[in-house]
Amino acid sequence: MLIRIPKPWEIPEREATPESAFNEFVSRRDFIRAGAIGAAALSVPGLAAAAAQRNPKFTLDRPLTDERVAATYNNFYEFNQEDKTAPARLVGNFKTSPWEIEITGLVEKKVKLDVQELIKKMPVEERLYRFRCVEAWAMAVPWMGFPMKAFLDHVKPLSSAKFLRFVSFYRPSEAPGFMKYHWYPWPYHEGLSLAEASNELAMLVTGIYGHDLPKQQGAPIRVIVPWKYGYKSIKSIVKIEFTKSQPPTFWNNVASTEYDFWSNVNPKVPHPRWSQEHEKMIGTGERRPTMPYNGYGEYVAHLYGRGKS
Ligand SMILES: Nc1nc2c(c(=O)[nH]1)N[C@H]1C(S)=C(S)[C@@H](COP(=O)(O)O)O[C@H]1N2
Ligand SMILES: [Mo]
Repeated sequence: MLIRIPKPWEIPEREATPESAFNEFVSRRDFIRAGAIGAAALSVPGLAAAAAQRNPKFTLDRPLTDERVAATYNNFYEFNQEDKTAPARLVGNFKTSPWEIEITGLVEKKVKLDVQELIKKMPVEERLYRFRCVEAWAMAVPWMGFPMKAFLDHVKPLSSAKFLRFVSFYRPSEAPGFMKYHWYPWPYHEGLSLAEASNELAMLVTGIYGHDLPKQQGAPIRVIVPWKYGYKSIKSIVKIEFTKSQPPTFWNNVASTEYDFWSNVNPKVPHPRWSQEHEKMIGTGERRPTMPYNGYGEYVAHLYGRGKS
């Protein structure tokens, strides 16, 4: 079989838009296949589940995405980039427990935090959020986790810290994508300004649908920033560094003309290769108009003045 490996200059999120695949995000066949791996793909209730109360402040304008669809339609290039149902099948060797996050840079507590210990200290809650990928698919899911602000109060950034740099795991023996797509600037890395990370909406997420995160959704801990395109919501974090200047980010490194640091959801700014005016819900295929800041403008619009979008 001939699999065409994309060249470095051919960008990431391009696969999402072949029209046929686009019309039926999760095909019948994929759905049935997903069912076969369901037991492994959806993890059992864990620590995160026990503590979480739904925060009633965050309500949705659309139905929740089917749990199994969310767990089997994934972007996680450390595992696979051609087939969104593949990460769920390829996470078998990925060890997500025990798991430490290194806290470093311009911060009082330069420590290694065990994720399960951290969760015990944090105000874990459930929030229903919209989620919008830059490829123009969307979902709506109940995340469990804690406000990033609570984490910041715990580790105490220095006054010189202005940005956070997040780094994902890099263990080629546990995930095939590192070798398969060796030209990417691994490990996956992302960033937020300290003001963004302090915003009420920003979360560190450890669970979904009342249980721990399935590995393919970024276990054991990931970022969720619902007003930004999905690639800002970095999965399976091993390091958080506090910095003075804006950190480089993975997709900006790969294609700086297509993916900028801020990457706020904006229907008026098309991707160079497709419109962002509409989105399609995975599972149902429902088409909806894209909302500025993914509908979260009242929380975050004030963060963006001149030069930031
Ligand atoms: N480490 C890592 N984080 C990542 C990605 C990735 O490839 N690697 N993909 C991003 C993209 S493009 C999206 S849309 C979301 C998908 O999250 P989901 O699989 O939970 O829907 O994860 C983001 N975080
Ligand atoms: Mo994405």
